[in-house]
Amino acid sequence: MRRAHSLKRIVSALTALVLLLVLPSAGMGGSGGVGMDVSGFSSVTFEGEPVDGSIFPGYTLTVINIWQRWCGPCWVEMPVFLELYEHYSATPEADVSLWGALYYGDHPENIQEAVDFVAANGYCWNHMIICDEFLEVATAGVEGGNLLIPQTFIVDRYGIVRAQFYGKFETLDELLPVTEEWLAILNVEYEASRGDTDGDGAIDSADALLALRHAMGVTQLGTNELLRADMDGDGSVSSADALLILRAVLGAE
Ligand SMILES: [Ca+2]
Ligand SMILES: [Ca+2]
Repeated sequence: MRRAHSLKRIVSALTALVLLLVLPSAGMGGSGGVGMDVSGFSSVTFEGEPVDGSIFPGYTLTVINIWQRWCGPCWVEMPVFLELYEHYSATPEADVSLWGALYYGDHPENIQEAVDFVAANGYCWNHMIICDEFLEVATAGVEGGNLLIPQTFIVDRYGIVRAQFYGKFETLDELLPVTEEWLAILNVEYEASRGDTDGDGAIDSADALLALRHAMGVTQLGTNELLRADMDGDGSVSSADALLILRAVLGAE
């Protein structure tokens, strides 16, 4: 019985290796999926809870790591992601979020194996089952449409994939400079976009009016508009934000 179970695991692992192009080398920059919008994704967490694009707006940067249960390079980089998770857990003001996205192909039994694997190893960051949107990003521009695993994306507040890395990260010294560099870029971008409610690249009275109309209940702003209009960063758009935008307009004139 035990032997049959082990054999099943080995067959499962070999099949997965044939199906995937498992990458042994370290974090090569990819570009096929950069710029793609994944804000509309939906999936389920390892706990069976629904998860969707609402995970993005609350963080300057979200790291999505695509992995597979029977993928050696994925196991190698898991401790690196644990270090990354611990680093940003200790600095919550950095606003970095980490998610694992499990690929299981034709092997749904891998899901429970993966749940057990992360629990046994204390890989306690967020985990979800991969969704079509992430698969599209992962295979975009790759010859033959192969899925390269492991793979890591950096996603901004608006749910746009800003960077993509094929292969494993071997150490935190390799991974951390990448997230820190993007954190700096995205923070500058975010600050520059605040007040530009309609996202046309300029902050003017139309932006203040949009925020005011939302505050008055006349119109309903979308997720990205809300992010840009929330000047005081309290998570909602009120007349105080509209006033701050107007002040920015008047100050700039
Ligand atoms: Ca504007
Ligand atoms: Ca506000």
